[in-house]
Amino acid sequence: MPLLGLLTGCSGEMSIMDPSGPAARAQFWVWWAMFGISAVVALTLFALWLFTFRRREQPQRTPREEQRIMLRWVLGGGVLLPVVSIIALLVFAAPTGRGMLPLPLPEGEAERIEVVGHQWWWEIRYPGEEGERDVVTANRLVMPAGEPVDFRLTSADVIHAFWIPRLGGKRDMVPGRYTTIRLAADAPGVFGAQCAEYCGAQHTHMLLHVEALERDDFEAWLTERRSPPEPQEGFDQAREAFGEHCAACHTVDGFPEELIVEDVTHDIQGPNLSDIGSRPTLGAGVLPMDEGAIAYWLQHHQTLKPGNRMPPHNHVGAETLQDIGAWLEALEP
Ligand code: HEC
Ligand SMILES: [Cu+2]
Repeated sequence: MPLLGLLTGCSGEMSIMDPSGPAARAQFWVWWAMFGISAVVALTLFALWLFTFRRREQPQRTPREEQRIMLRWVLGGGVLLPVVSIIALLVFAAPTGRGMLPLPLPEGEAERIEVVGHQWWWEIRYPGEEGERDVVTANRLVMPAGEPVDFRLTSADVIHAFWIPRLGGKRDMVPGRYTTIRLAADAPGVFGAQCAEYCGAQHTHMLLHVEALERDDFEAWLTERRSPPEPQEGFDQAREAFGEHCAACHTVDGFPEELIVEDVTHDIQGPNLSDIGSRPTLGAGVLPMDEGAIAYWLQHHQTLKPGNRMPPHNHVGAETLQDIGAWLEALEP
């Protein structure tokens, strides 16, 4: 029964046993090759071990012969077997690694998306061509399906790792350094992703929601966010409070600059909130984005995600936080 329980871990949005892209599929076969080869080696050793229990006449051997036999075992089992198994695995694994490199494509260029790891959330950037704005969002990665995408990775603080189990990976995200990994999704779908390098207390609460869309839907999603923000109306009090308490860490595109009260006592960056109302979760997967969820998050985030880098807002007042929450929920492109 406990084994059956473990098996349920083999399906679902984060399963490497259910690959949905070329890189993950290649890794899936490397996994089976490793499993197969280690099973063969283990079974062979087990058989040999059983063999030693066999009762039989011990032939008379000279010490020299004994030594020669022993040497044969050491060379065969200790050197030859590992070398052959490791080379076999290398032959399997090398093309898999190569498939995730951003090599030139026969035609066109791969879509490029930048991902920055933060304690404990994901910043996602879609660089604009000349003159265009960058589109910046958080904790939700939207990508085109059916084509290679180059993810350019880095970190703002400590080492994180980018891993979308059903598409492939993983790759470290190192502060001050850029690495690129190429992944593709076979078809539109939703995939789970998770930071794969321990990065502090809330490492487990660093989930990323990945959506692969048809090319046209992806373009539409991006264009909506790329166009200049419309002037905001209403929610005057909420926006004023946001300028005072929140805008030093959080960006909202089109937010009037005169409302921003700069607070220079910290260097923490928070997620860009420009399209927060359209995102599926809050706090990197801690809460689903239901009605009222933002206000709830603002009041309880240090209980929901203890130690996260956003200070508590006790001094702001529940009513104001509710106002801000309602305004943020309306922020959709
Ligand atoms: C000192 C910087 C800082 C201040 C000030 C701050 N935040 Fe944050 N905020 C953060 C950080 C860091 C996170 C990410 C927490 C996490 O998920 O680990 C965050 C997360 C959030 C999220 C969730 C975003 C998401 O994508 O899930 C919302 C919404 C939010 N803040 C709103 C606010 C509001 C409203 C205020 C003002 C009342 C505020 N923040 C003040 C740093 C700050
Ligand atoms: Cu981590």
